[in-house]
Amino acid sequence: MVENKVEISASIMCINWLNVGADLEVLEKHGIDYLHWDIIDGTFASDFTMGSSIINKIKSKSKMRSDYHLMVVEPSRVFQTFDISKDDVLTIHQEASRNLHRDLVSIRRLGARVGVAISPGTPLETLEYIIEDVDQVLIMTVDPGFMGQKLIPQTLRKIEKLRQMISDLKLNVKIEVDGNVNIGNVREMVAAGADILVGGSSGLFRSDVSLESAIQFLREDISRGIEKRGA
Ligand code: S6P
Ligand code: MG
Repeated sequence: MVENKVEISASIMCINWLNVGADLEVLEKHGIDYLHWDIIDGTFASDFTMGSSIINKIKSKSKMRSDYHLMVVEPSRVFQTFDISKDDVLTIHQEASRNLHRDLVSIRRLGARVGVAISPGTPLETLEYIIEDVDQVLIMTVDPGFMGQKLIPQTLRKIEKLRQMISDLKLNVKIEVDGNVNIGNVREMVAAGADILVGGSSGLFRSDVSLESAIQFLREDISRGIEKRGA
């Protein structure tokens, strides 16, 4: 069943790094649900972002849950480096793991919620035999690697199809959507069945409005998207 609640996960790679302490306080004060950590290894995707020494330090100063998005080849190499808490979610890419099921079981053993991500070109069918073992699926609506990219439109169909697949299998799996999430497309994403939206440079850490206003605009559009569900 689709819950009528949609959470926001703040993509920390898009934060204003010169103002990180104050921005984290705003996120917490306004009830943002997760800190989204994009970990990129320069191999799976062609950029480098943050490692555990930065992430663990910032995480220790915040009460928000962590949402780790590992864009890393053979991600199990780095699982142990993060200070994971019980309600955190750790997501790995279907395309980056040599033994996906084994890695998902290892995440569960670490005590985290389990996530699997798929890039825009990866079909949903690749999840057929592991979907029972995850708590959430992250649909990438841009290719992994960089902020500021344009949404790949056919990924919206993928959200809808995944929602149907979850409902047919009677599972309780959340759908997270990541990439170019902004007020031009939030309604459609939510109506299609998104449970968690990653707010990055185009939706949350915007250059044209304050962080407080961006949160408010996202929430208004989430409500409109919920109204559109099943309409
Ligand atoms: C991309 C990464 C994302 C981005 C975020 C950027 O590799 O997984 O989490 O940081 O989506 O947001 P925007 O609005 O700049 O596309
Ligand atoms: Mg991400």
